[in-house]
Order: sequence, then C-alpha cells, then structure tokens
Amino acid sequence: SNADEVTVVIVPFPAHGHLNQLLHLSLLLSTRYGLTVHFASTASHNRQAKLRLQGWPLSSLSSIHFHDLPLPPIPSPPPNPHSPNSFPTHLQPLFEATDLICSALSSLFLSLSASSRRLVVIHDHIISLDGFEATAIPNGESYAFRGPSAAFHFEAAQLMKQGAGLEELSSPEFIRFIERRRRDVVTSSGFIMNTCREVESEFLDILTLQEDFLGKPIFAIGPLNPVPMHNNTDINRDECLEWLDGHPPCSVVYVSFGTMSTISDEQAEQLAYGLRRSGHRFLWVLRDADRADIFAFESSYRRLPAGFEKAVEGVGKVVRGWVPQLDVLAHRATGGFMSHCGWNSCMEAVSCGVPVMAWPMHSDQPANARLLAEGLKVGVVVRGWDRRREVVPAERVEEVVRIVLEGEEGRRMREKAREMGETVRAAQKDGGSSKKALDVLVAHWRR
Ligand code: BUP
Repeated sequence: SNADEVTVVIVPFPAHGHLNQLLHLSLLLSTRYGLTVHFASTASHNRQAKLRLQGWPLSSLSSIHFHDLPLPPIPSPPPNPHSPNSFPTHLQPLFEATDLICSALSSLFLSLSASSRRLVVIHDHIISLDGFEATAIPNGESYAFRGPSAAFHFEAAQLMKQGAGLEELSSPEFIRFIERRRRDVVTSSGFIMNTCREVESEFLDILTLQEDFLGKPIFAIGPLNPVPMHNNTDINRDECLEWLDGHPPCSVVYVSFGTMSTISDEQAEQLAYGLRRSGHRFLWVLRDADRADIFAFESSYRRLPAGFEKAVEGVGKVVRGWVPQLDVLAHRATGGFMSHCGWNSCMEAVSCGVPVMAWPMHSDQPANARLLAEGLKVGVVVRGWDRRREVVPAERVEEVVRIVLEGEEGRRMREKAREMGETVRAAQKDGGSSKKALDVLVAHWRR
C-alpha cells in the first residue's frame, strides 16, 4: 500500500512555460527519487505538456499520474501582437480557469492524503490554492513554485515598493491573484525555484531576506531541464536537427520568442532582412502566441516578404510550427540564440552553453535579459527596454548577430557561455548545489 509513502501533487499554471518547468520537476521526482507524483491540470493542458515534452524519453511519462480535471471549455481569443510590457491579455481566460482547477482539487487532496503518509502539494505561485489548507490536512504540506528567475523576484519587489510596475498587470483579475497568493504563502512550507546558485547566488541571498518570502526556505534546484546529448543516430529526429547537422559548429543563429509572444508583421519583416543581411545561417521559429487551448485552433500563418524564404534557402530555415528547442540548443551547429528571454529559454540556453541575443517582450523577461547580458556576460541586449515600443530595425538585428558570431567580443562571450554551461550542468549532478538542495527537500518529506 501507499500508506507508508510520500505522495506529491503538482499543480501547474496552465500556460506552456509553466507546464514545462513543472513537468520536468515531476519527472525528476518520480524517476530520480522514486516518489509517487500526480500532475493535475485540464485535459487539454495535460495533453499539451506531454506532447511538447523535451529531453526525457516518452516512456518516462508513464511514471506520472495525470489528472484531467473536469472543466468547461476555456474561451480562447486570438493573440494580438501586444505592445511590449503588457501582459499577454489573450491568456486572461486562463486566470479564471485556475479558479476552477483549484476548486476541483479539494477532493483529490483529501483522498490522496488518506492513502499516504504525507501529502506534498507543489503549486505554481500564481495559482492560489483555496482548496488546500495545510491545517485542514494534518499530514499535508505545500510549497510554492516560483517559476521566474530570482533576479525578477528581486526587481518585482523593488517595483512594488515604489508603487510602480502594477499598471502593466493591473487587470482586477490579476490584482486579485496577487492578493490571494499572499495568503497562500503564509501556509506554505517553502519555495521551489528553477534556478541555481551558480547563476543567481547574489539574488537568492537577497530573496531569503525579502518580505514576500517570509523567511521561509528557498530551494534552488535548477536547471530543471535535462541537457540532451547530441545524437544523430535517432531515427525519429526532427527534420530541423538534420538541417543543423549540415552546418559547421557554432555557425547558426536560433531565433525564437517562445509561446506567449506575437510579433507584428512589420517587425517580422525587419527581422527577416536583418538576418539575411548578416549573411549568417539561421533557424527561425515564426509563430503566434499560444491560445488558451492550443488544440482548439490552428496557429495562424505568418507572412514574410515575397520570395524571402526562397532567397535564403540553404542558409536560413523558417519553421512555422514547433521545434525541439532543447535539442536545437544542444546541437553543436547552434552558435547563438536570439530570444525573448522567457525563463525556460534562459535556463536552457545557459545549461547548453549558448550565448543569447536578448530581446525581452514582457513580464519577467527584461530582468532575465539584464541578468544574462550584464550579470553573467553571456549575451547582448538587442534593444534597451526604454525603446521597447519601437520596431527593431534590420541594421540592429544584423549588428547583434555579427557581435555574437564574429570577432573578439563574440569569441569571449561564446567561451564564457561554454564555461557557464559546464558549471551549471555540474549543479544538477552529484555534489552539485541544486542536486544537494533537492536531496535535502526530499529527505525532509521522507522524515
Ligand atoms: Br516556440 C517553442 N519549441 O518551438 P519560455 C518553444 N519551445 O521547445 P514563454 C520549444 O517552450 P513564459 C518551440 O524550449 C521552452 O521550454 C522552449 O518557455 C519551448 O517562454 C518553452 O522560454 C518556452 O519560458 O513562457 O513560452 O514565453 O514567458 O511564461 O516563461
């Protein structure tokens, strides 16, 4: 029976960057520590998380108990190319959906707590668990997973103190979220973060003293993503990896702005010209932001200047669907990553040793971009945050590609990124800081 065991329930926020980090954590806990792990979201978000899993064998998914929580269909308005610094408003329905997710969780918590020695709930910190009161479940404890970087949590607290920053997130729903989250922190036993001391020790030290962490322990256990080995014998390899095989080491720029951003046609055109003018090879994921339910709608087709793709054939490849980003970053042909600096992308780039051309779009991304470029010196910022409302011209795109892939500054940056990658990968292994932190946490649950 399960009654001697620790049962873990993971409750992600249902957007890809969040689902992805918590699915990695679920797989680490079940495969490395042999814990019983439940992953609770809507049917469509569970399906999305599994479909887009990277870095793990598909068979490992069978070690997780997925719960498809019954929910009415979530409305899914189309994403507009949003002005930078505004929260992607088409995801608003997801905030309402999380209320329903939480109310559907109470009975799951109760039945699992009855059949286990200890129930550990790990919930995304932007989800508020009204259904879970540590006090009401005597053998239960909860942890808030704070998905973004420590640098962001530091900056956000500074902004809040100054009373600024809220206007960008100022929908009543969002404010309600922040309020309820505060209540959750009081009952939680600590925080889990997808970062590591090798990347953010200074910020982590500050956070332990920061008011919103209430003196509770912070477990920095990242990077949660595995780092895949470069393997060109796998018969199911994605076509874009085969395309990369044909190019020399560190010669290709990988361009992607994640799953929550849509760029305007005007910006796409300047980016296209800039990449072409740089003369360097590129692999570009051109897509609109995910809808709330990715299975309910086809992603729309994005136009590029007439004849562009033909003109760059062999040198540049545009993908309108999905690429296995972790494998792309781990591929030896990839020499730089033009990125919006979502935190998943940052940890993936850093752990694979790839320098970043940082182009932040919203939320935590400006803080992440500064951390990589100015703090760690493994990247260059494409355009300052003060100029976020302007279209980045082709000339600037060309310039940053050349900075990273050519010349002395680029060579130093690539070298620094490579060394950083080794250090960060060591954090996940025996004796490493993140591995130790997770060992301590799991031992505490098993006490
Ligand atoms: Br697009 C794309 N393939 O084609 P971030 C993304 N990804 O594997 P976001 C692919 O999605 P938030 C693709 O590896 C990363 O794990 C990528 O997460 C993967 O940004 C994830 O980088 C994207 O955190 O989410 O999607 O904007 O801002 O919420 O972190």
